[in-house]
Amino acid sequence: AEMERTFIAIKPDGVQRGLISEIISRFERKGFKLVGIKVVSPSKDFAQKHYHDLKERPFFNGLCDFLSSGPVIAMVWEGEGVIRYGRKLIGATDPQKSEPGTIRGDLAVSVGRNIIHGSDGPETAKDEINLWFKPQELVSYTSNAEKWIYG
Ligand code: YYY
Ligand code: MG
Repeated sequence: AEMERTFIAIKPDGVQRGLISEIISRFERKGFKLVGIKVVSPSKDFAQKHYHDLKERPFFNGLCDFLSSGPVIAMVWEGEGVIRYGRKLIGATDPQKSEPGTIRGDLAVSVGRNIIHGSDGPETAKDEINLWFKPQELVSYTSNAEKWIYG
């Protein structure tokens, strides 16, 4: 299996709404492996670093205020195709356009409160993992389920 890693964060709205276990379970049941997790309250400066690609957009300031408004669950998930498929599990950016069955489709209504972040490609995955985690906070391990997940 061609293993890759992606950065996934449950935003302050998802934490406040009690959706942590619901969101984690969707990645876990799919067969992806959790290799890093922590609760963080990002500063506004940190939120601006995380969303630096969007700094020219009109919603940038509000978005960074929102991300830094409370605790976030920062995670790294590993698996074959996890970057692209993680985005499928999450659904479209605007929950009004997310399909039912996706995290945003099932659990969110508004683009400004869409409960979860996921890296959008291999380069951003690498950058975001490095921004949020120190190497020693990520754990490589073999899951005994792997031979039942990958063939
Ligand atoms: O990667 P994803 O989170 O699906 O969307 P991005 O285009 O990277 O935007 C990041 C974040 O910005 C989005 O999750 C909500 C917010 N946002 C917004 O508030 N209004 C928009 N029109 C577009 C994005
Ligand atoms: Mg994005």
